[in-house]
Amino acid sequence: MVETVRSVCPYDCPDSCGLLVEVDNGCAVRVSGDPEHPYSLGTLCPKMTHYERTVHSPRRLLKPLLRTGAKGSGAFREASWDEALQLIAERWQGIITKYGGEAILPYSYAGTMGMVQRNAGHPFFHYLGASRLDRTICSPALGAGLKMVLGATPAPHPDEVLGSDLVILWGINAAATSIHYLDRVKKARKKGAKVWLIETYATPTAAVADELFLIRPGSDGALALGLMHVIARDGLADRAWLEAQTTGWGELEQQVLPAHTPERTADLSGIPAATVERMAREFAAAAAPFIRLGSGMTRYGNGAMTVRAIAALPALVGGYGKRHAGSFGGTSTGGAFAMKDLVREDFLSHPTRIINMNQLGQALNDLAEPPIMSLYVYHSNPAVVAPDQNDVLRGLAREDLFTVVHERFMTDTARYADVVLPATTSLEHADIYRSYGTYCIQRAKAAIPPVGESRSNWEVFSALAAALGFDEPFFQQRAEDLIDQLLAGPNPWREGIDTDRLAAGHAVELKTPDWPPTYFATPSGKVEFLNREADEPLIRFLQTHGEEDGYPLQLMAAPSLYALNSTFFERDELRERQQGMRLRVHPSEAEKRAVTDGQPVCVFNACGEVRFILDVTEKVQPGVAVAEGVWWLEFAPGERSVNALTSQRLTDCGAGSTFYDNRVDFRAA
Ligand SMILES: Nc1nc2c(c(=O)[nH]1)N[C@H]1C(S)=C(S)[C@@H](COP(=O)(O)OP(=O)(O)OC[C@H]3O[C@@H](n4cnc5c(=O)[nH]c(N)nc54)[C@H](O)[C@@H]3O)O[C@H]1N2
Ligand SMILES: Nc1nc2c(c(=O)[nH]1)N[C@H]1C(S)=C(S)[C@@H](COP(=O)(O)OP(=O)(O)OC[C@H]3O[C@@H](n4cnc5c(=O)[nH]c(N)nc54)[C@H](O)[C@@H]3O)O[C@H]1N2
Ligand SMILES: [Mo]
Repeated sequence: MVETVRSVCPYDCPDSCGLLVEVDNGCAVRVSGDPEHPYSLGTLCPKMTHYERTVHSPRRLLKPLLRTGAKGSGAFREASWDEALQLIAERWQGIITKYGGEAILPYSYAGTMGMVQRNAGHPFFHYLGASRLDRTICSPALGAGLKMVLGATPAPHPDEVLGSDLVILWGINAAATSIHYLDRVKKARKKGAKVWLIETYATPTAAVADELFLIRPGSDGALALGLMHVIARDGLADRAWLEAQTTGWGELEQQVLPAHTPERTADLSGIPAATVERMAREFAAAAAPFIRLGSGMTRYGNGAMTVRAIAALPALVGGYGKRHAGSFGGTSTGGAFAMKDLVREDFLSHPTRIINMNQLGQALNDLAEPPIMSLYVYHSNPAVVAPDQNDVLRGLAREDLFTVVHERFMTDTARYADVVLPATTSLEHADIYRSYGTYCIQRAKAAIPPVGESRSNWEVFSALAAALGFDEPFFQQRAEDLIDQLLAGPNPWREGIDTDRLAAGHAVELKTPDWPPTYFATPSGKVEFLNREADEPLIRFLQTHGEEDGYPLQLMAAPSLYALNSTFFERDELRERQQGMRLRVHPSEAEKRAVTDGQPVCVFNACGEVRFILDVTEKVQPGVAVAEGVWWLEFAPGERSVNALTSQRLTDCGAGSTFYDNRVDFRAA
C-alpha cells in the first residue's frame, strides 16, 4: 500500500518547498510538490523532483566507519555505533585533559535547514566547553548592510512584488536559486512590469528580464550612488519623504553624491553614462520600483557597504512608503520560535573562543593556545565549500587532528575523517522548518525509517552526551520534544495561526508584517543613510579586495542550477546536466591565451591552481571568468575544485565569505 506523507525540502534555499512523499513498504518511491503549500504551490526544482534518488542512493553511508589508511585516501573499516561512540568519547576526554575543551571545534552549516537538526550540536558543544563557530559562510554582509539602513524592520511578504511596475533583480540568479520568487516576477511582468537584471554575466535568469545590465564585479555600490546622483540632480527625489523619514540625506547629498557623476559611475561600474542617466529616470518614474537583492554583490570586501547603497535607493523616491515598492533581501523569522531553549547558551560555563568558519584553514594550521586537536563536522562539507581549499586540506591532513564527520555520503570532508558516522536524510527524521524567503513554517514527521544504521544529528548528540556521561536530562529528549518546546508559549508571530493544520504537517504562514512598514525599527526610527553606530557612518563607495590581487579576471564562483553548493553531486543525472566542471570566459579572453572551447585549462592565482574545461561564450563579459558549482574532487578534472582559488578574506561587516572577490588567470593545461 502506497501512503502519501507531507514533508518539506530541507535544503538551504529561500523557498522551503512543500513535498508530497509517496511511501511504499518503508521506501520513498516518489516525491512531488505539495499543491497546498502557500508559496511553492506544487512545483519543485529539477533537484528535488527525484529526491527519492538521493534518499535511496547507492552512495548512502550505512554504517559507522573507522579510518584504516592515510587521511584523505578513503580507506575505512565498518564499526558498530558503540565502538565509534566509545572511541570519540575516549579521544575527546584525552584532548580535554591535555588541552582543554576549546581544542575541540564543531563545524556545521546548512546540510539541513530544519531548526532542531540544524542546531542540534549547539547545546552539546556548549556543555562540552568546545570552541564556538562563527557561521558566516553564506551572506551575512547582506543582513548586516540591510540592518544598517532599515534596522530590524520586517521584510515585506514575497507577494508584494506582484504589484510592482519595475522589478530589479540585483545580484540574484533566481532561475537557479529562488524559482518560486521568479514565478512571481514573471506574473508581475505579465501585468506590465519591466524587469531588470543586474549581473556580471548572462545567467539563466536573463531570459526572464527585459533588460540585462552587465556590471563590473563589486561595483554595484557605485552604480547605486550614480543613480542617486542623477535622481537628486534632476529634481526627481521625493524630498518631503526624505526629510521626514530618513537620516543623513543632507550629508549624503552634499558630501558623497557630487563625486558620483554618470561619467565616474561608468568608469567604476562599466555601465555607460547614458545608461546610468536612463536607469535613474526610469527608476524615478516607476510607480512602485521594487529591488530583490541576492547575495552576489555581497560576497566582496565591500559587500555590506554595497548593500547599504542599494537598500538606500528606494528611499530617494519614497519607495519605503508605498505598497509594492521598496526592497526585499529575505525574511527573518527566528523570533517566532523559542530558539534559546534549543541553543542553550546557558550550558556554557564560560564564554569560549569563537572561530570564523571562513577561516577554517587558518584555524587548523595556525591556531595555538590551544591548537585545534579535534574537528567534528556535521551537515557541512568544508573540504570543498570553504574558501582556500589548499589550506583547508592541509589542515584536515594533519595526523594529530582527530576528525569526526557525520554525513549521508562519502564527501571529500568525510574522506579525511578518523570516524565517519552515517546520517539520516530529512525523510528519516522529524523537524520543524522556517524559511528565509517566505513567512511559511512547517512541521514534518519522519516519512520512512532510517536507511541503514543512519542516525539524525540530534540522535547522535544525544548518544554522545550519554557516552561522555553528561548528567543533564536535556540530552535525553527526542527531536519531537524539542519541536514542541520551540513552539511553546505565546509569540506574536504565531498569533492566530492554524495550529491543527501545523500539527497535521501542512505549511502555515506566520503573521505577515504590514507593507509599507508602519515604523522603521532603527535607532532613529527612520531609514538611515547615516548610521552613527557603524564604523563607516555614511554610505559611500568602497574598493573590493580583488583590486589588490594583480590577476586579470574576476572569478565568479557561482551556484549551479543542478546542485546546491556541494549537495546533489551524488546524483549522476544532475551532475551530467552540468556538462563537466567548466570555466566560462568571453571569446576575447580565450583568444588572448590561445586556448579554444572544450580544451582543458589551468586556472591560477596566489591561492592555488585548478583544472577546468574551457567554455567560450559571449554570455560572459571580458574581464570575468565563471565557474559554476562546488564540485566534489572525485568528479573534478584535476586534484582541486573552485575553492582552491578563493581566499579566507572577510567582508567589511558581518565577517562573511568573499567567494566572488578573487582574481585569477588561466593557461592551457
Ligand atoms: N540551484 C541552486 N540553488 C541554490 C544554491 C545553489 O548552489 N544552487 N545555493 C543556495 C544558497 S546556500 C544560497 S546562499 C542562495 C544564493 O543565491 P543568490 O542570492 O542568487 O546568490 P548567488 O547565487 O551567490 O549570486 C547570484 C548572482 O550574483 C552574481 N554576482 C556576483 N558578483 C556580482 C556583483 O558584483 N554584482 C552583481 N550585480 N552580481 C554579482 C553572480 O554571477 C550570481 O549569478 O542560493 C541557494 N539556492
Ligand atoms: N565556490 C563556492 N563556494 C561556496 C558557495 C558558492 O556559491 N561557491 N556557496 C557558499 C554558501 S552560500 C554556502 S551556504 C555554503 C554551504 O556549505 P554547506 O552547508 O557545507 O553545504 P553543502 O555543500 O550543501 O553540504 C552539506 C552537507 O550536509 C550533508 N547533510 C545533509 N543533511 C544532513 C543531515 O541531516 N545531517 C548530517 N550530518 N549531514 C547532512 C549533505 O550530505 C552535504 O554533504 O557553501 C559556500 N561555498
Ligand atoms: Mo548560502
